[in-house]
Amino acid sequence: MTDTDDDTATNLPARDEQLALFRDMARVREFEEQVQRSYLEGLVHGTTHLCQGQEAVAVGVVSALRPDDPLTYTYRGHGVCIARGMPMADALSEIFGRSGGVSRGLGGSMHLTDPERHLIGSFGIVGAGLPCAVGAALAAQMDGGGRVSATFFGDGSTNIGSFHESLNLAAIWKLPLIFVCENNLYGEFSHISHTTPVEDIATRAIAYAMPGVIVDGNDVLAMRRATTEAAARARAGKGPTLIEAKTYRHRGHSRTDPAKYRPEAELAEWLARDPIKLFAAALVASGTAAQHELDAIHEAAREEARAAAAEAAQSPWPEARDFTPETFAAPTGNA
Ligand SMILES: Cc1ncc(C[n+]2csc(CCOP(=O)(O)OP(=O)(O)O)c2C)c(N)n1
Ligand SMILES: [Mg+2]
Repeated sequence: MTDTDDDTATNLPARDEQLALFRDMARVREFEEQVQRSYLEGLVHGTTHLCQGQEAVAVGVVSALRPDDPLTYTYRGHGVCIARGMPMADALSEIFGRSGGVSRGLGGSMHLTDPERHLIGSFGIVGAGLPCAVGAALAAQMDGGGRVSATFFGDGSTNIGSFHESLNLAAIWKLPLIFVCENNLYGEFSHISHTTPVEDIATRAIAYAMPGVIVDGNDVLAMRRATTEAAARARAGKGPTLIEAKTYRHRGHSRTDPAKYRPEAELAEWLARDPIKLFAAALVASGTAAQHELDAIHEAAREEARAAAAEAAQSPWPEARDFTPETFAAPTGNA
C-alpha cells in the first residue's frame, strides 16, 4: 500500500489547468447548491443525494482521464457528470423529471447517464456500478483502444459482494480499471466503524493483489496525481488499482436527512478542510491566482447553475407515450 498524499510532489499542472480544476470544483459545488435550492422550491421529485465536500474526488479523477474513458458512479454522482462536461441544464432537467433531461426526464436524480460522454451509468443500488465498470474495462481491453474504465463508489459499497467479485475479476484479467472509493465515513446514517472492520478501505486491495492507494480526497491535485499513476499502469496492461479517497459529505445522506448523528466537532473539522477553500488558499499562496479572480470564477459558476435551473424549469414534461419506447426495444418481427 502506498500513500500519495505527499506535499513534496512536484510537477504542478500549468496555471490554466489549475484554474480549470478550481472552476470545475466550483461548478460542482454550485450545481449541488442549486439542486438543493430547487428541491426546496418543489422542483425536484423524489429525493436527491448531494456531494458538497467531495468535489476534489470527481474533479481530480476526471481531469486525469481521457474524455472517452468510461465512467460509472452512484446516486451521489452529479459531480462526476458535471466534471465530465454534462451541461448543467441537461442534468437539472433530468433531476426535475423534464423531457430535456439526459434521460428524457425518466431517470431523475439517481440516473444521470450520457453515453456520448462515456458517462455510462449512475446506480441507485449500492455496489451495482462496479460490475458494469468491469464490463466496460473488458470491452476497453478487447478493443485495444487504450481506454481505461473508472468506477466511483462509497465506503459502504465495499461490504457488498459485487465489490469483491469486481476486484477479483479485474485483477485476474488485468483489466484497465480504476476503483475509486469515496470514503466519506458514513453509509447512510451509520459511521464506518459500525459496519466495516478495517480502518483503511485501501487495505482490501491486498486480497486481490492490486495496489491500494490512500489519498487525501479533499486535495484535488493529490487525487489527480493518484489517478494519473493508476491510469498509466492500466494503459500499460498492468491491471487495476484501488484508490481510497478520504473525504466527507457536508450535508446529510439525502435531502430528508438533517445528519444529526454526526458529532459537531467532526463536521467543523471537515468544513475547515473544504476542498475548494484548501485549493483556493494554495493557489493564492503560490501566486497562481488572486483571491478576486477565484471569487469571480466561483460567482460565474453560481450564475451558470441559476441560469441552468431557470432553463430546466421551462422544459416540458415527458409524455406518457415516451415511456414505452424508452423502456422496451422496438419489436423486430412476429416470431
Ligand atoms: C444493495 C443496497 N442496499 C441498501 C441500499 C440502501 N442504501 C442507499 S445508499 C446506502 C449507503 C451507502 O453508503 P456508501 O456506499 O458509503 O455511499 P455514500 O452514500 O456514503 O456515498 C444504503 C445502505 C441500496 N440502495 N442498495
Ligand atoms: Mg459513504
